[in-house]
Amino acid sequence: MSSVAVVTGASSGIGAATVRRLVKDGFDVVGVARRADRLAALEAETGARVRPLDVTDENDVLRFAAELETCDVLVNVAGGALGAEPVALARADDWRHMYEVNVLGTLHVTQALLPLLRAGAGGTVVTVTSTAAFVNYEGGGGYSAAKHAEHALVETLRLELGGEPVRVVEVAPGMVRTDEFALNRLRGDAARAAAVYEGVDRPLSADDVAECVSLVVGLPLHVNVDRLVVRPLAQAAQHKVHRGPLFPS
Ligand code: 8X3
Repeated sequence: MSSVAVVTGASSGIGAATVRRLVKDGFDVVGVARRADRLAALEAETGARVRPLDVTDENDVLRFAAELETCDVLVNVAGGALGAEPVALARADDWRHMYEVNVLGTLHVTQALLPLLRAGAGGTVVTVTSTAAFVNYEGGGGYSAAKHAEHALVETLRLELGGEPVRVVEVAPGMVRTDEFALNRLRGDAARAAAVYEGVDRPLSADDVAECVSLVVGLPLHVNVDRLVVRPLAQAAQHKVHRGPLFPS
């Protein structure tokens, strides 16, 4: 019987790429996200099981967990950024939303699935945070605050599960170009979203991050990658982004 992997945020970007990747790796994947139409397309494409779910709805998360018989791997991807205003002008509702999805969503799903992750031969919780979990930048206050908090959740959980056969892994990507991340953050301003990646020779793709998730999950069960920070080669540090050709053509 295949190992079961639950992936949140499965309707697009890193979540959808992770579903595709873990299906290829032989997992029985359950992809969850809010948008049922996108999930149905992913189900038809990959053969993964899907289940519409808003990770901020604790009761529905509990109902979802009760529907599962086993779970070996949980990949927390649901999250995102909303707003890029400086602190002086930031909207509290955006910050609240980012905390709800990135932090409490991860909390709800992790809490609900922990009994199953603990019950099997060895469980793995991978949480996809961000380099914004460790550094700050102008206009990123609310997102960075949420990602710092999500990182704190991961670090605390690893300590609390010490002595149990459950790995707790953080994958922290830097600049990833997806269809929605920058667009959502910039409230649909496509020109500003495109400018984020302008001139960058190969930002990370969702598939690149999914590859990292596959890597850490596929290691032997006694090998715990605490934190995998992954950036495109063009981004030596958060503020040091090379814009221009990087590789010989
Ligand atoms: C995305 C990376 O640099 O936009 O999580 O914060 S960044």
